[in-house]
Amino acid sequence: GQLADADIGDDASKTDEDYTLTEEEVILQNAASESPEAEQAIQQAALLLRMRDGMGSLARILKTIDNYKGCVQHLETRPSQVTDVQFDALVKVSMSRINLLQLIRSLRQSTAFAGVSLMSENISNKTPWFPRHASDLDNCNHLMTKYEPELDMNHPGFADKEYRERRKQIAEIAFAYKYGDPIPSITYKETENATWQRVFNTVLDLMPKHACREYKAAFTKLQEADIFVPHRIPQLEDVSNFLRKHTGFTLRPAAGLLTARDFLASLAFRVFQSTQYVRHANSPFHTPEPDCIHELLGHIPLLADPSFAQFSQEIGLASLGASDSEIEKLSTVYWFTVEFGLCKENHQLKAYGAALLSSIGELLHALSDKPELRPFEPASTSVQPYQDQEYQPIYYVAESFEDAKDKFRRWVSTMSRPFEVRFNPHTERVEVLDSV
Ligand code: HBI
Ligand code: NLE
Ligand code: FE
Repeated sequence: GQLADADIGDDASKTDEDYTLTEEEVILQNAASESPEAEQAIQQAALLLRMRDGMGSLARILKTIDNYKGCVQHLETRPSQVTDVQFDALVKVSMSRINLLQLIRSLRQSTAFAGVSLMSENISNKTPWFPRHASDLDNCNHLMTKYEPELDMNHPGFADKEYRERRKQIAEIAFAYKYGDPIPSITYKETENATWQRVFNTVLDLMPKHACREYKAAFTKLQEADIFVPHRIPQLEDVSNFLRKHTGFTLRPAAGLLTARDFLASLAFRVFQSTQYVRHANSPFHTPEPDCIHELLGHIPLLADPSFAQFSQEIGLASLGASDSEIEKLSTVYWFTVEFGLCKENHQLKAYGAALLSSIGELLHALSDKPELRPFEPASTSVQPYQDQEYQPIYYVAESFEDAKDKFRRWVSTMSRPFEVRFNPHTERVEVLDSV
């Protein structure tokens, strides 16, 4: 009968040029084009098909998959939410990459379907691996070479051989670190402690007026625990144990600026990757790189706040297995909230961003009348280009942490990831739930 014929190209007027390939298809095509073996490699994939008519179209789908020597592993239908579409079908198949590409093309040419999309994340070998357990973070330490004293002529440490040696020495600790190890102590030098003390005292001065209340409350607790004192740099191990008691966050030593993917992934496990070296003595009040003064005075207090800790972890969870463009958006959201966020408190503007609280220069700039202030709105904030060398020209203002979290959750739910993740704190494992 009607289905016995090979293809279902029943709209001859449609040609390949009528379709723009999706990101997943481009990845698949690239993977297939690497070699004749890669083209024939068996690929698992999930397809979402919008069926205009009744279940009759299911038979066509199965027949076409069969024609391309595909194997159906899972099939499910549900009434569609899309106008003019009766049912959505989710089909998981396994077949050669080249045939999968042709299958998609062939299904697209049929007027029976209002849409055919390739859903699978694990298309090709280029699928980002992501950590499933806190110990997998041992593999999440890829560095970005940006603002390093070795490479950047404008870095205050560029011409300072001793400073560069010190940085290398401290970086070794991070390279050698493994999950479960205590974080090695560092005997900081007089000059390093002096830099800390200068910044610490200025923060003490400005904080009462300019920092949000959650920051101030945690800061006091850190002082009471004898961790925050003016004359010596706190040790990461002590800080990590402090955080664990308050929110379950812990620290890992990081050698420098990590890739956004690795950095964000650790947050999913309530692990914060913290640098351990100290900024150059010549630039105490602003440096473009993270250093332990930024981590300690900027990040640590709020990581001890339950609501903020939750927000941080949710950014991390959203990043696991996300596409490169989604990682870019998430790190932009991170930038304008966790790093440079402002919030309202009794109609006054306060700072909660770590890079504001660790940089007096930028804190005063942010709260002056110079920059532009906009309400935090993930959809637009996530695509705002940002400045990472100088002070920001734009800051985003949150109503509260709870409000920022609500808005963020709603926005994350519009992302395309075909699975959900949740963190199991008892096993420190991320569980992946297939949700398509
Ligand atoms: N790495 N060590 C470290 N510290 C950061 O704050 C950091 C990073 N890598 C990337 C990054 N921040 C930004 O891309 C964030 O917006 C995610
Ligand atoms: N500019 C910040 C500071 O000087 O403390 C560090 C920013 C890290 C992203
Ligand atoms: Fe930071």
